[in-house]
Amino acid sequence: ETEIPESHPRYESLLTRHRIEHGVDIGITSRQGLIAQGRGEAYDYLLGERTIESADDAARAAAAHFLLADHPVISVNGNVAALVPGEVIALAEAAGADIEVNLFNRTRERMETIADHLSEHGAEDVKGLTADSEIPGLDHARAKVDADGIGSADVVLVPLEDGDRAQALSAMGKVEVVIDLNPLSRSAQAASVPVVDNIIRAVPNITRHARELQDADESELHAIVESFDPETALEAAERAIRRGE
Ligand code: PTJ
Repeated sequence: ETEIPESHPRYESLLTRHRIEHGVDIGITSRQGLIAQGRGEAYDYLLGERTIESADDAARAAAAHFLLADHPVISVNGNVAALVPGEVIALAEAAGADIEVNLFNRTRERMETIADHLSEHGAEDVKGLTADSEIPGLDHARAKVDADGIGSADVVLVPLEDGDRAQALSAMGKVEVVIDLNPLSRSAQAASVPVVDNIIRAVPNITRHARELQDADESELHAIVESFDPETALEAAERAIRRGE
């Protein structure tokens, strides 16, 4: 593996690529995951590879939703597992959330490899392998979830989700937090809280907000949730991309 000098102007971006490549090599990331990452990078470049203000507001609203939830769940796919395994576990701890492996291209082998990978990073209980429930409106393989995980969650974080499943989950009435660099994607459009930011920055940022809000009372959390408007956030992200604002 080539060493990337930290002084390289695109150091972060190159490091991220290596993580995804490695994810493919060890069998956790799908080959389509490479394409998805490339698409994400293009948007990140246009956003200036930074967390824009509206994405930070969204991250705070996401944290407030998590803290108010009865049963929050973080959905993990092959890209998420390769890019931010430890960060997802830290968020689950800060937000009191479950972790569930949920794949677009589901194979038993990749499900198990990802669950093992998360356990190696310190996750205690990884859901997703039981698959005893379904999201209505999707074909069988893509609908599978755990009844005591996403099946019964009231708040779900779905990073880098495909549009169909994002829409089907929000149709179930769940509060859906989506992390997606493309503000025009159907997932971002379907979300109660679209976080238009790189997952590399977004997950630690939601964790930071959750820790800050740990002792906040419910009325403050409700106020944060209610003052967040998804349409406004998506418009702000689009402006940032088009005009660099
Ligand atoms: O591991 P699996 O089988 O569950 O498959 C996962 C992928 C991501 C391959 C699958 O869900 C897929 O094909 O997704 P899409 O339809 O390519 O959508 C991925 C979305 O995530 C796109 O809108 C990208 O812009 C966005 N994206 C990609 N990389 C990042 C990102 N958003 C935030 N951070 C990233 N690093």
